[in-house]
Amino acid sequence: MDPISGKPLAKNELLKADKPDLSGNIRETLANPEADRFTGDDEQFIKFHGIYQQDDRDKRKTGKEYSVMVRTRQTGGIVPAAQYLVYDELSGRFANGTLRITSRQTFQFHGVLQKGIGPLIKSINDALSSTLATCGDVNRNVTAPSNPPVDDIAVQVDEDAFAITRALLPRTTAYHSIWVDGVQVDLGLGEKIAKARASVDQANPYMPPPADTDESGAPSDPLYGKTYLPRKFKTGFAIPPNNDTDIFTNDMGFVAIVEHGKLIGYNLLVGGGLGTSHGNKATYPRLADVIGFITREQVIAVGSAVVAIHRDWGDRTDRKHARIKYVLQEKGVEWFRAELGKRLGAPLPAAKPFLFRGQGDAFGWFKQLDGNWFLGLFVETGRVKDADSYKLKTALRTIAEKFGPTFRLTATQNLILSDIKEADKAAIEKVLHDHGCGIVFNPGLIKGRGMACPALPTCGLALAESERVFPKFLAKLEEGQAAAGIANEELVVRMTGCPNGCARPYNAEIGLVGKAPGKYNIMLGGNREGTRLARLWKEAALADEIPVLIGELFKQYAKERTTGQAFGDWVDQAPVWPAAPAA
Ligand code: SRM
Ligand code: SF4
Repeated sequence: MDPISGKPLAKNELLKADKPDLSGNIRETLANPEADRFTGDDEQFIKFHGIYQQDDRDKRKTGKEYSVMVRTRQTGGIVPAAQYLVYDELSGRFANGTLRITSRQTFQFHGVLQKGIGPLIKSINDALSSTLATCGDVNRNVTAPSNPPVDDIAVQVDEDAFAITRALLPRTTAYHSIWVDGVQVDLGLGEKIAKARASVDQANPYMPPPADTDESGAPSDPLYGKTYLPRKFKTGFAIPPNNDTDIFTNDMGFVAIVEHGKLIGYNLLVGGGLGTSHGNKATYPRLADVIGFITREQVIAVGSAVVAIHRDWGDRTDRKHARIKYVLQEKGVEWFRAELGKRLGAPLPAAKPFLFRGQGDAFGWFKQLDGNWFLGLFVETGRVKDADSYKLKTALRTIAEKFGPTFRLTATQNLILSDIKEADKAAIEKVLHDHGCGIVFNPGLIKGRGMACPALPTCGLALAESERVFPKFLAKLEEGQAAAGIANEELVVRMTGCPNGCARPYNAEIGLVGKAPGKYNIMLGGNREGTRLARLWKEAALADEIPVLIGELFKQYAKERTTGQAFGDWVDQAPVWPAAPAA
């Protein structure tokens, strides 16, 4: 029973309590040559190890073809070139040949067959990254600005992002004993792995601090205890004026406060989250509240205290109602401030003023402070692949091998190559052009700001297509913009295959949320700064009619907007909303 509500605990709570090291029967399944998938409770345990059981939904008519998705951890989306080359190799050997940049700056490997999971995860760890806790009821990948990648402030924010990453890693010993010590395999990747290890200037930054021991001598986790958090937890950093990490959608956000050119600390944000369920009014998207100001030195103590509040007050009886956003909404921000103050020994001082002016990535060449250059590249729906004459994967491999830039995955599923010498710029551009990737420099501000989640065929929760239909859908919206005389205007459009909100449609200017095959809820009125939620404008619209409906809105917008007014700001106020039903 849950001590707070007296209601029965959710099933996952019992699983965690039963196996706090999160090992389940994973070892046994890996050792069984007949097993083609994880089953039963292990489908939950593997998430804490960064693995999701999936099957190819295009093939379900002829029976289920099982595979898994594996998600890496990359704080701030940072991937040294040598580590990228290991991933590139692994994606060809063990996954479907692609690498998917996610909306939280990580890589996902899709289509990994049972036999490949061990070697894949072992090699990721050998290359000094990890998949530990990239899923599950724990703190996920920590996002941080990738754009621009190098100035003093950004470097310090990265340091703090790595510090909180490590502090919030679960200390289970099962992960390393299963995937690192437990997998013995020689893939002949010695040289590549050695280079990747040399490129990370410290021991694995994703290695958790050692576990404590309890009275019986068993390993114990001082923050997560035996049952971890009631639900997932997401942390991000942002540096105003660019809200490129969509900071208000995180469970916990740190907004950099810079005074006289120095990073003096952060405003703490708590209680963002987007996941909802169709027809369940108890679930809703929510933007985070601004709680107060903290210094850099307080990041770990305050971050851990916020996580502990979720641990202690989150709803462990209903997983759909278990995120910290519901604690904030139901108990109120003043309650939260007081609870945090109690745990820290003093209330936080008031937040400092800050302002976001926009979001998203810069495309093309930009000079870094140290005189080197970075290149912002558009990656359609985050999918790094070779397809027909568009050979982005080969191009990136070639660039990584020859020029060794640092890769930075962005929270809009794009890519920044940084630390490039002036003398290498032309050759890098040539590699991209020779591989049919001209578009990556200048996608325009509708494609470049757009995001779609993977949905079909890999995601088990998808109700409608997303990644596979998004490029064509955006092309139609671009036609609509041109017809309305507003071609090339910036617009934040995001699509998901279900209401979970993985591509963050709920604070986009136009968000499309899959309701059923070929049908989407149209959400309108979020803003370019990512600080306002969109509202439901039309339910279950047919995919084909959506560009027509929005095309009409574009025409009205072109006539009625005030100077410089963005589409999202106009539509939020325009007389285009269905009348509210009479009370
Ligand atoms: Fe997500 C579940 C993909 C960011 C909210 N998400 C899933 C799963 C794992 C489906 C599943 O549970 O079986 C999807 C795997 C699809 C596939 O085939 O790869 C999936 N989520 C993604 C990614 C890859 C989307 C993308 O287009 O990049 C993102 C991976 C992030 C990462 O690297 O860690 C991803 N997911 C998000 C975000 C956006 C964000 O965090 O900035 C959200 C909304 C914010 C939030 O968390 O509230 C999000 N994903 C969800 C939810 C709803 C959670 C909720 O509170 O209700 C689920 C379902 C669940 O957890 O039960 C989910
Ligand atoms: Fe899957 Fe839904 Fe997330 Fe899309 S939004 S990846 S369909 S869970």
